[in-house]
Amino acid sequence: MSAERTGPTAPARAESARLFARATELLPGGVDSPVRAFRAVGGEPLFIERGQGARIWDADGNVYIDWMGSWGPLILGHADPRVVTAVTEAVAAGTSFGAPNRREVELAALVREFMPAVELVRFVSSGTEAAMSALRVARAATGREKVIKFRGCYHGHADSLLAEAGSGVLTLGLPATPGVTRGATADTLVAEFNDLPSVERLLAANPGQVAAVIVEPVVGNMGVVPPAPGFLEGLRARTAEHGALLIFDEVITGFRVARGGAQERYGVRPDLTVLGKIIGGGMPVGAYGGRRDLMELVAPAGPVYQAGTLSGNPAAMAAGIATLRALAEPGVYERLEAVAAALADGLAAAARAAGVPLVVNRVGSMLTPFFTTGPVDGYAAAMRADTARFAAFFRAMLDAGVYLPPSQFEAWFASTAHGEAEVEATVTAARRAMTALGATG
Ligand code: KE4
Repeated sequence: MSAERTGPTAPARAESARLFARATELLPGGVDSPVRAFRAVGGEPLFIERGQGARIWDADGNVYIDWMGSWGPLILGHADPRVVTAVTEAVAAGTSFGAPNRREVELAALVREFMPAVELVRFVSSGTEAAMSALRVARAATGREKVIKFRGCYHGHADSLLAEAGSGVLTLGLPATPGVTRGATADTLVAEFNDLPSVERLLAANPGQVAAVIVEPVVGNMGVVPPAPGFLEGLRARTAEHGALLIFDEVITGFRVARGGAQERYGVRPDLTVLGKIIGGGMPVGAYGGRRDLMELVAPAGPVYQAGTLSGNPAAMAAGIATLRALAEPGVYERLEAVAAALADGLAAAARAAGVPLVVNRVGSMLTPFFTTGPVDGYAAAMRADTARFAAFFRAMLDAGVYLPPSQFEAWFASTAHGEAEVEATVTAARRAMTALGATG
């Protein structure tokens, strides 16, 4: 079936339904990550069989234009031949050795070339591992125990970071997550994104106790919320004044909002950087790195222990190398920006024509349309979004052959495989969906 379906009728999804019924007998909620379960948008998740470029196909053979891109890693689109070839060659020589291999050195050199603040880097297998390890280094380096995070920001599911998290915790409306002890979050202080005084108050109230401030420099996990002018610079100055470290969680923004991530785009140099998603090109890779004096604390160079059986896995490294090499091509970010801007403008125009309140936040090739009146400049504003309206929009777009992140509080991602045709088909479907929404009031 074409991605540009004409009618709103839902396509056949019997095979996905059969697989989901079986999956719920074997996996909690039938999924391996909560936000995939479609709980916030209704209906049952689709089982995806394959992807190619800007499109994915479900188990019933239905095709969709994909603006989720596996939550961010697929900046080159699905099954990019450069990535497939690199991974195929790597696994043909063995899947894992549990020993150093040349590809770790090559990817680490590319990371440092793109992000000079990452003087030393350690690869792990997920963004969660990377974020929790960066906190450990910060606490070891400063001898302090408290950490400041921001309400609605998500840094993976390590206990201490699940206080007031975003992403799936926000999407599913989970309370402070059961199983996380009071002790685990006792040292986690929560500030408001884009509200520098809220950070200053916490620093002043905990003198000499804050090891680090960790922030998504462009938030992706309450939906896309850009930093207000001066906010990141303010975090840099205040943390330096208080002897606290600044950690940029660039799992989403790294290599996304610029070749060198948000730290390049905004010209703010963090002490430590957390990476994931694009760095692995769709394979399981996370990384943390930064100032040499800090990272030399990490075992075996120093006393801070962190380890991983599959860290630096050759196949995963190969995918990351192929991806970052492709991103080094001239003009890549200009093209990504142009496609995302055209999509954002098209969505806004569709909403205006239908009389549907919509605010589209965008930074580079990541964007979120919020079903609310603007501006959406922080957590409170994002929470005012009409999630029921988003859910109806999501379902209409899915039936029209457009696959979106199944949550109002996530980012849409353009890839180098998306072009005018994908934008036009998506905006046409959005116009139809918005008109239906407008009619329902
Ligand atoms: P992973 O452990 O999922 O690789 O990374 C955790 C993480 C850390 N930091 C940021 C800024 C992140 O966005 C994430 C993970 N992002 C979510 C969606 N926004 C992953 C999707 C999911 O949980 O299934």
